[in-house]
Amino acid sequence: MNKREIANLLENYFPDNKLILLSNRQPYVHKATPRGFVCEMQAGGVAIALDPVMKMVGGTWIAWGSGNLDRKFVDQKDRVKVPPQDPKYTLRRVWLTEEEVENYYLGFSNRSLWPWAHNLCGEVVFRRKFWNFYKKVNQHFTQVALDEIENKKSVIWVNDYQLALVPQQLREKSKGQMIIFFWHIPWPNYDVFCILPNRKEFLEGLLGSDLLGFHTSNFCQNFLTCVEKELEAEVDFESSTVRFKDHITKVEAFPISIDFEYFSSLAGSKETRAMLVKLRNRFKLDNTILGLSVDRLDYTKGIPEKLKALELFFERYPRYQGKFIFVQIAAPSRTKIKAYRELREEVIKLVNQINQKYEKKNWQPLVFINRLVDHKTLSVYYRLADLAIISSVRDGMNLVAKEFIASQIDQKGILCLSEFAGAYEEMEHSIPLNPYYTEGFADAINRAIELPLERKKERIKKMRNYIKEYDIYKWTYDIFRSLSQMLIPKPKKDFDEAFIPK
Ligand code: ADQ
Repeated sequence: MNKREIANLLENYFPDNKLILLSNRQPYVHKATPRGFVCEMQAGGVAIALDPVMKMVGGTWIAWGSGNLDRKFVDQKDRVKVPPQDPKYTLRRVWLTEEEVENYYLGFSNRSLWPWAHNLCGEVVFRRKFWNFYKKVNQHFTQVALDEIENKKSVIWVNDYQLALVPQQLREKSKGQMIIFFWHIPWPNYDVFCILPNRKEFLEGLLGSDLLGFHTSNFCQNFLTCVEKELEAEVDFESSTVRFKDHITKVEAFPISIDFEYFSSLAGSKETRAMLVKLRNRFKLDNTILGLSVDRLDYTKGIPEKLKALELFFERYPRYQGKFIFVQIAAPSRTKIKAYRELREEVIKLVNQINQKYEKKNWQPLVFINRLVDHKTLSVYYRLADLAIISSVRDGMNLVAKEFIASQIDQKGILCLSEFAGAYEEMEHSIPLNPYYTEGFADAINRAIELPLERKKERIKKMRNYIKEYDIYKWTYDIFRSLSQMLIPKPKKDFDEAFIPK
C-alpha cells in the first residue's frame, strides 16, 4: 500500500484534524534493567501494529505509563516524543495507582473481559470492584483525551477491550469529534456475551463511536446480534449499522495486518543473513527440520495443546526423532495473574517431560525461550523455521502468522494455523489445525512437513502476495476511508419522488 494514498485521504477529508490514539498499553517503555536503562517495545499485538501507523501519520498516542522509569522521561504534560532515536509522534502517558492496576487492568480487563471474549468461561472472574475501577480508569483516559483535544477538531481512535466505555464518555463531553473504536480480540456469541454483568452499559460505551471495527465479519455479526437482543436500538444487518439514542455507529470488519516491507526487508538484511549462519550451526540444522512458535505466554495461544500434539507426533512418526527440533519463543505476559504463572509452570513441566523421554537418544526435541526477543532475532528465527505453528484456542487475528509469511523470502517455510485464529479466514493456503484434537494436530504437523517443496512454495507465494497487498497501511487506509464515507452526506432517499403520482 502506498503511504502517500493515506496521507492524501487524511488531507482531503480530515485537513485540520488532530489524530489522537488511545490504548491501554504503550508502544515504548522506559525501564531500569540490570544492564542499565532501556527504552523498548513490548510484545503485544496492538502496540506493534499501530506504531508504524503513528510513525507515518503523526499525532498523539495516549497510554498507561507502566515502566518503572517512565516518569523520568516525560515533560510537565507527561509527554515524550517517540521513537526516542527518531521521534515521529507524541506519547502522552497516563499514570495509574496500584489499586487501579489491580482492579481495572489485572482485574476487569484481564480476568473478566479477556477470557470472556475468548469463550474461556471457566477462567472468568467478575467482581464489582473490578467494574467500578474499570469505569473510573476509562473516565481518566477520557479526561486526558479531552485535554489533548484542546477543543480542536480531532479524530480519536480508541483501541481495545480495556477502554470500551471511552467512546460514550467522550461523546457526552465533547461535540463534533469523529470517534473510531477498534476491538482487537474476538467478540463472543450471544450466549457467552450474556454472562457479562453490566453488559448493557458496556455495549452503550462502545456505541458512542462512529466507526466500530473488528477483525472478522463473524465478530461483527456476533456484536450486532448482541446489540439487537440487548438494547432498544435499530440494528440494520444489511448496512451493518446501529442507531442508538439518535447516534449511528457503523460496524465493519478490518482484518489487521503487519508492515510487510519492514519484515520482508529485515529478513533479507545482511545482519539477518549473518545471524542465520550462526544459528544454523548452533542447532546443527543441516539434516534437521526446525519448527517454531512465537507467542505471548497466554492461555489463549494453545501452548500446552501444541506441546501435547508434538509429543504425539514424535511417537506416531518416529522417523522424525533426532531429525526435528521445535523452538517455542514465549514472551512473559501478565505474570501477576495466577493463571499465567500456572501456565508457565505447566509449559516448563511439559517441555522437560518430553525432552527427558529422548535424553538417552542424545536428542533434545524442544527448546523453550521464555523472554522477549528483538525484531532482528525474531526475523532470523522466522527465516530459520521450516514450519511455524500457531495453535491458538481462540485469537482475534494473530500477527505472528503474518510476520512469519512476510519473512519467507526464500519461500521454503510452511504455516500450520489454528482454525480458531482470526487469521485463518485470510490464510486459506496454510495447513489447518484444531488445537483441541491432539491426534489431528499431530497429523497436521506431519502433513506440513511432508508437503513437497514446490507445493509449499506455491502456498507461501500466494499468502505473501496477499499480505503484501493487505498490509498495515492498507488496513489503516480502509479504516479512514470508511470514516470519510460517513462524512459524505447520504443522498436523500427518493421517498417523495417515489410517491409523486405519475
Ligand atoms: P496479541 O495477543 O498480543 O495481540 P499477536 O497478534 O500474536 O497477539 O501479536 C503478538 C506480537 O508480539 C507479535 O507482533 C509478535 O511478534 C510479538 N511477540 C510475541 N512474542 C514475542 C517475543 N517473545 N519476543 C518479541 N516479540 C514477541 C492482540 C490480539 C491478537 C491480534 C492483535 C492485533 O490477541 O489476536 O492479532 O492484538 O490486533
